[in-house]
Amino acid sequence: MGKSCEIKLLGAAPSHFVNRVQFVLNLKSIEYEFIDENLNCKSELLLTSNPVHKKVPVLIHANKPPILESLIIIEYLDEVYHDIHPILPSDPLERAHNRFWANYIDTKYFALFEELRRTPGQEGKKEVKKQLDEASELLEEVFVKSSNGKAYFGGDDVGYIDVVLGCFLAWIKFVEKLNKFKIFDEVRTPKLLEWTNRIWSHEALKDAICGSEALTNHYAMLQIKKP
Ligand SMILES: N[C@@H](CCC(=O)N[C@@H](CS)C(=O)NCC(=O)O)C(=O)O
Repeated sequence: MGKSCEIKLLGAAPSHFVNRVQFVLNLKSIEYEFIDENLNCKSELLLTSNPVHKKVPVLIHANKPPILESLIIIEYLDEVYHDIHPILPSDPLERAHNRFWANYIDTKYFALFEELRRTPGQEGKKEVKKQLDEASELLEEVFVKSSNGKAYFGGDDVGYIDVVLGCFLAWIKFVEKLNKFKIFDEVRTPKLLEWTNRIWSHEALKDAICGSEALTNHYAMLQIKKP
Protein backbone atom coordinates (compact mmCIF):
# COMPACT_ATOMS: atom_id res chain seq x y z
CA MET A 1 0.00 0.00 0.00
CA GLY A 2 1.45 3.37 -1.05
CA LYS A 3 2.68 6.03 1.33
CA SER A 4 0.34 8.58 -0.23
CA CYS A 5 -2.78 6.73 0.98
CA GLU A 6 -5.20 9.08 2.64
CA ILE A 7 -6.11 6.37 5.15
CA LYS A 8 -3.60 5.22 7.73
CA LEU A 9 -4.35 2.33 10.05
CA LEU A 10 -2.31 1.87 13.20
CA GLY A 11 -2.55 -1.78 14.08
CA ALA A 12 -1.01 -5.06 15.06
CA ALA A 13 -1.58 -8.11 12.86
CA PRO A 14 -2.72 -10.55 15.61
CA SER A 15 -5.46 -8.19 16.82
CA HIS A 16 -8.92 -9.21 15.67
CA PHE A 17 -10.05 -5.64 16.50
CA VAL A 18 -7.57 -4.39 13.91
CA ASN A 19 -8.46 -7.20 11.49
CA ARG A 20 -12.10 -6.12 11.41
CA VAL A 21 -11.06 -2.69 10.15
CA GLN A 22 -8.82 -4.32 7.52
CA PHE A 23 -11.71 -6.59 6.48
CA VAL A 24 -14.02 -3.60 5.93
CA LEU A 25 -11.32 -1.63 4.08
CA ASN A 26 -10.86 -4.66 1.80
CA LEU A 27 -14.59 -5.16 1.30
CA LYS A 28 -14.86 -1.56 0.21
CA SER A 29 -11.64 -1.74 -1.88
CA ILE A 30 -10.14 1.20 0.00
CA GLU A 31 -6.36 1.57 -0.14
CA TYR A 32 -4.66 2.21 3.16
CA GLU A 33 -1.28 2.38 4.77
CA PHE A 34 -0.80 -0.13 7.58
CA ILE A 35 1.41 1.13 10.40
CA ASP A 36 2.53 -1.88 12.40
CA GLU A 37 2.63 -1.14 16.14
CA ASN A 38 4.80 -2.95 18.64
CA LEU A 39 2.37 -3.19 21.57
CA ASN A 40 5.26 -3.74 23.98
CA CYS A 41 6.82 -0.45 22.94
CA LYS A 42 4.08 1.84 21.65
CA SER A 43 4.94 4.58 19.17
CA GLU A 44 4.54 8.28 19.91
CA LEU A 45 1.96 8.35 17.13
CA LEU A 46 -0.20 5.73 18.89
CA LEU A 47 0.17 7.34 22.32
CA THR A 48 -0.79 10.77 21.05
CA SER A 49 -3.57 9.46 18.76
CA ASN A 50 -5.24 7.36 21.45
CA PRO A 51 -4.16 8.90 24.76
CA VAL A 52 -7.20 7.49 26.61
CA HIS A 53 -6.83 3.75 25.91
CA LYS A 54 -3.44 3.63 24.11
CA LYS A 55 -4.79 0.76 22.01
CA VAL A 56 -5.02 -0.25 18.37
CA PRO A 57 -6.79 0.09 16.00
CA VAL A 58 -6.53 3.80 15.27
CA LEU A 59 -7.67 5.15 11.92
CA ILE A 60 -6.35 8.42 10.54
CA HIS A 61 -8.30 9.74 7.57
CA ALA A 62 -6.73 12.51 5.50
CA ASN A 63 -4.76 13.85 8.48
CA LYS A 64 -7.97 14.61 10.37
CA PRO A 65 -8.30 13.81 14.10
CA PRO A 66 -7.89 10.06 14.73
CA ILE A 67 -10.89 7.74 14.93
CA LEU A 68 -10.77 5.21 17.77
CA GLU A 69 -12.43 1.92 18.72
CA SER A 70 -12.88 -0.75 16.08
CA LEU A 71 -16.70 -0.70 15.93
CA ILE A 72 -16.75 3.09 15.68
CA ILE A 73 -14.10 2.94 12.95
CA ILE A 74 -15.98 0.41 10.82
CA GLU A 75 -19.21 2.38 11.18
CA TYR A 76 -17.35 5.54 10.18
CA LEU A 77 -16.00 3.79 7.08
CA ASP A 78 -19.48 2.49 6.31
CA GLU A 79 -20.92 6.00 6.47
CA VAL A 80 -18.18 7.67 4.46
CA TYR A 81 -17.92 4.93 1.81
CA HIS A 82 -21.56 3.92 1.86
CA ASP A 83 -21.95 3.19 -1.85
CA ILE A 84 -19.46 0.35 -1.86
CA HIS A 85 -20.45 -2.79 0.04
CA PRO A 86 -22.53 -1.32 2.91
CA ILE A 87 -22.12 -3.50 6.00
CA LEU A 88 -24.92 -2.13 8.19
CA PRO A 89 -28.52 -2.66 7.02
CA SER A 90 -30.52 0.37 5.93
CA ASP A 91 -33.46 -0.45 8.24
CA PRO A 92 -32.97 1.26 11.65
CA LEU A 93 -34.41 -1.67 13.60
CA GLU A 94 -32.15 -4.18 11.86
CA ARG A 95 -29.21 -1.83 12.41
CA ALA A 96 -30.07 -1.75 16.12
CA HIS A 97 -30.13 -5.58 16.23
CA ASN A 98 -26.79 -5.78 14.45
CA ARG A 99 -25.26 -3.39 16.97
CA PHE A 100 -26.76 -5.30 19.89
CA TRP A 101 -25.18 -8.59 18.77
CA ALA A 102 -21.85 -6.97 17.95
CA ASN A 103 -21.87 -5.57 21.47
CA TYR A 104 -22.76 -9.02 22.85
CA ILE A 105 -19.86 -10.57 20.95
CA ASP A 106 -17.41 -7.93 22.20
CA THR A 107 -18.53 -7.80 25.82
CA LYS A 108 -19.79 -11.34 26.56
CA TYR A 109 -18.52 -13.81 23.95
CA PHE A 110 -14.92 -12.59 23.74
CA ALA A 111 -14.86 -12.19 27.52
CA LEU A 112 -15.41 -15.94 27.84
CA PHE A 113 -12.34 -16.62 25.69
CA GLU A 114 -10.37 -14.31 27.95
CA GLU A 115 -11.72 -16.14 30.99
CA LEU A 116 -10.70 -19.46 29.42
CA ARG A 117 -7.18 -18.14 28.87
CA ARG A 118 -6.85 -16.92 32.44
CA THR A 119 -8.43 -19.97 34.12
CA PRO A 120 -5.84 -22.48 35.31
CA GLY A 121 -6.45 -26.26 35.32
CA GLN A 122 -8.64 -28.53 33.19
CA GLU A 123 -11.63 -28.53 35.59
CA GLY A 124 -11.89 -24.73 35.61
CA LYS A 125 -11.52 -24.58 31.84
CA LYS A 126 -14.28 -27.18 31.44
CA GLU A 127 -16.69 -24.87 33.28
CA VAL A 128 -15.82 -21.93 31.03
CA LYS A 129 -16.17 -24.18 27.97
CA LYS A 130 -19.75 -25.00 29.04
CA GLN A 131 -20.58 -21.29 29.05
CA LEU A 132 -18.86 -20.89 25.70
CA ASP A 133 -21.00 -23.70 24.25
CA GLU A 134 -24.18 -21.98 25.45
CA ALA A 135 -23.04 -18.65 24.01
CA SER A 136 -22.10 -20.29 20.69
CA GLU A 137 -25.53 -21.94 20.50
CA LEU A 138 -27.11 -18.55 21.06
CA LEU A 139 -25.05 -17.14 18.19
CA GLU A 140 -26.21 -20.08 16.04
CA GLU A 141 -29.81 -18.93 16.66
CA VAL A 142 -28.85 -15.36 15.79
CA PHE A 143 -27.28 -16.60 12.56
CA VAL A 144 -30.38 -18.59 11.59
CA LYS A 145 -32.64 -15.57 12.18
CA SER A 146 -30.38 -12.92 10.63
CA SER A 147 -29.27 -14.86 7.57
CA ASN A 148 -32.80 -15.95 6.69
CA GLY A 149 -31.53 -19.03 4.85
CA LYS A 150 -28.77 -17.10 3.10
CA ALA A 151 -24.99 -17.37 3.36
CA TYR A 152 -24.12 -14.68 5.90
CA PHE A 153 -25.46 -12.89 8.97
CA GLY A 154 -25.83 -10.00 6.53
CA GLY A 155 -27.87 -12.11 4.08
CA ASP A 156 -26.42 -12.55 0.60
CA ASP A 157 -23.24 -10.74 1.51
CA VAL A 158 -20.93 -10.06 4.43
CA GLY A 159 -22.47 -7.66 6.96
CA TYR A 160 -21.58 -6.06 10.30
CA ILE A 161 -21.86 -9.22 12.47
CA ASP A 162 -19.97 -11.25 9.85
CA VAL A 163 -17.11 -8.79 10.15
CA VAL A 164 -17.12 -8.72 13.95
CA LEU A 165 -17.30 -12.49 14.50
CA GLY A 166 -15.48 -13.44 11.28
CA CYS A 167 -12.31 -11.65 12.31
CA PHE A 168 -12.25 -13.67 15.52
CA LEU A 169 -12.11 -16.99 13.66
CA ALA A 170 -8.30 -17.19 13.62
CA TRP A 171 -8.36 -16.91 17.43
CA ILE A 172 -11.18 -19.43 17.69
CA LYS A 173 -9.19 -21.92 15.59
CA PHE A 174 -6.12 -21.22 17.71
CA VAL A 175 -8.05 -21.79 20.96
CA GLU A 176 -9.58 -25.01 19.58
CA LYS A 177 -6.14 -26.39 18.74
CA LEU A 178 -4.62 -25.29 22.04
CA ASN A 179 -7.40 -26.83 24.15
CA LYS A 180 -8.16 -29.79 21.88
CA PHE A 181 -11.90 -29.07 21.66
CA LYS A 182 -14.32 -27.57 19.16
CA ILE A 183 -16.15 -24.25 19.55
CA PHE A 184 -18.34 -24.71 16.46
CA ASP A 185 -19.37 -28.26 15.51
CA GLU A 186 -21.87 -30.22 13.41
CA VAL A 187 -24.17 -31.03 16.35
CA ARG A 188 -24.50 -27.81 18.38
CA THR A 189 -23.80 -25.17 15.74
CA PRO A 190 -24.12 -26.74 12.26
CA LYS A 191 -25.05 -23.51 10.48
CA LEU A 192 -22.25 -21.52 12.10
CA LEU A 193 -19.79 -24.25 11.16
CA GLU A 194 -20.79 -23.91 7.49
CA TRP A 195 -20.60 -20.12 7.83
CA THR A 196 -17.10 -20.47 9.31
CA ASN A 197 -15.84 -22.26 6.21
CA ARG A 198 -17.54 -19.76 3.94
CA ILE A 199 -16.20 -16.64 5.63
CA TRP A 200 -12.75 -18.14 6.18
CA SER A 201 -12.26 -18.44 2.42
CA HIS A 202 -13.68 -14.95 1.68
CA GLU A 203 -11.26 -13.03 -0.51
CA ALA A 204 -11.50 -9.81 1.56
CA LEU A 205 -10.63 -11.62 4.79
CA LYS A 206 -7.53 -13.41 3.54
CA ASP A 207 -4.92 -10.69 4.09
CA ALA A 208 -6.77 -9.37 7.16
CA ILE A 209 -6.01 -12.49 9.21
CA CYS A 210 -2.63 -13.34 10.58
CA GLY A 211 -0.93 -16.73 10.70
CA SER A 212 -0.84 -19.09 13.65
CA GLU A 213 2.81 -18.31 14.49
CA ALA A 214 1.98 -14.65 15.16
CA LEU A 215 -1.04 -15.72 17.23
CA THR A 216 1.10 -18.11 19.24
CA ASN A 217 3.59 -15.32 20.03
CA HIS A 218 0.80 -12.89 20.89
CA TYR A 219 -0.85 -15.47 23.16
CA ALA A 220 2.46 -16.08 24.92
CA MET A 221 2.81 -12.31 25.47
CA LEU A 222 -0.73 -12.11 26.90
CA GLN A 223 -0.02 -15.02 29.24
CA ILE A 224 3.07 -13.25 30.58
CA LYS A 225 1.02 -10.07 31.16
CA LYS A 226 -2.15 -11.93 32.35
CA PRO A 227 -4.03 -8.63 32.70
N1 LIG B 1 -12.41 -1.94 22.39
C1 LIG B 1 -11.22 -1.80 21.62
C2 LIG B 1 -10.25 -2.91 21.96
C3 LIG B 1 -8.90 -2.72 21.28
C4 LIG B 1 -7.83 -3.62 21.91
O1 LIG B 1 -8.04 -4.27 22.93
N2 LIG B 1 -6.63 -3.59 21.29
C5 LIG B 1 -5.51 -4.34 21.83
C6 LIG B 1 -4.94 -5.24 20.76
S1 LIG B 1 -5.94 -6.66 20.56
C7 LIG B 1 -4.41 -3.38 22.24
O2 LIG B 1 -4.13 -2.40 21.59
N3 LIG B 1 -3.74 -3.69 23.35
C8 LIG B 1 -2.64 -2.91 23.85
C9 LIG B 1 -2.69 -2.74 25.33
O3 LIG B 1 -3.64 -3.22 25.96
O4 LIG B 1 -1.77 -2.15 25.86
C10 LIG B 1 -11.59 -1.80 20.13
O5 LIG B 1 -12.63 -2.40 19.79
O6 LIG B 1 -10.89 -1.17 19.33
